[in-house]
Amino acid sequence: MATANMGITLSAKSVNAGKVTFEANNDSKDVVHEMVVAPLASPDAILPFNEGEGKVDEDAAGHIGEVAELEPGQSGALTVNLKPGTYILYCNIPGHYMAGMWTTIEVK
Ligand SMILES: [Cu+2]
Repeated sequence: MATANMGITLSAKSVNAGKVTFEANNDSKDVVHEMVVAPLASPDAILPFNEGEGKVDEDAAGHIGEVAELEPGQSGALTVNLKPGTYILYCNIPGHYMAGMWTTIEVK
């Protein structure tokens, strides 16, 4: 997986249920990003958002795990156990989710 400025690119759009490892790489030259994993009720669901903070309400969204704040060029990994369903990967640095820094993945 790679993160570009205000976008997340996945190497696969679906994975098998069970142990899943996400390798996150911040491709940005000058912006800190992170990658948070949360379940989605449906592929087009919108996450609960805290307008004041400009961030997703992680507790309300259902926080599964994250690769916390990556400096530009830095990489990190997260291994989680996922059941079948739709999940969202998003960046919760203020403003980034609303700028489109998220993508979804299907777990089969
Ligand atoms: Cu970001």
